[in-house]
Amino acid sequence: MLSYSSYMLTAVAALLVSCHALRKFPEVPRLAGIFGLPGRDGLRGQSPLPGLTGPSGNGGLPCVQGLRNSLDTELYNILVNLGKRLSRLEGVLALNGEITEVGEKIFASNGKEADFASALESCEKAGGTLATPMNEEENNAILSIVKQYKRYAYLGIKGGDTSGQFRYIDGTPLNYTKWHKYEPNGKGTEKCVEMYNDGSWNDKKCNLYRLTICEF
Ligand code: MAN
Ligand code: CA
Repeated sequence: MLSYSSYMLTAVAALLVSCHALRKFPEVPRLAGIFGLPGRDGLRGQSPLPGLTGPSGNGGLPCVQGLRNSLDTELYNILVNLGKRLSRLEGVLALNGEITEVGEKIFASNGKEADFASALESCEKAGGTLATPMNEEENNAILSIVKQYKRYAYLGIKGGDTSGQFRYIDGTPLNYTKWHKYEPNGKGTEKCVEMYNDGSWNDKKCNLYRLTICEF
């Protein structure tokens, strides 16, 4: 069993090591480098958080607390800079007509036509899923891509075994629809859904070639 004094020694040593390691913030410049951010040097001169004491080097509690606050400030600044860089990239992609943003969703097409399964696979491989309009605004955003490429597109909606029962790919019921007049009319034989160039929907067979539009 450790004696009281050796326990204290271990605790003080741990604090000293923490302060020493934290003082240099080895991870912050590395992370900053990965994200192409200014890192520590670029953050100099900014006012620290209230209560930030900074490294005292004496291994005491204020040192650990101060360093923790300082690290929080650095990480906060990295996240803010990361957000700014992402938003600039989104600006470039939107300017070039490569993405369409609606709320939290981003819609994009690779310009290729594929059957439903292949289109869905492409979207999932890219980290997204097939474009799935859940309100008029999203439907219009997808429609703008359909018009851009002048091609009908498959949507992220599937018919179940029961005729006329359409659901989102994850199986949840539809909360918004934009069926064309007299659609859906396949009575269970057309299990996929395409968007026409007026934004309305038609139930359709799944093995045709339609524009791939994904959402992220
Ligand atoms: C074709 C298919 C159907 C669609 C009708 C509309 O038969 O595209 O899915 O409902 O046209 O006339
Ligand atoms: Ca139909």
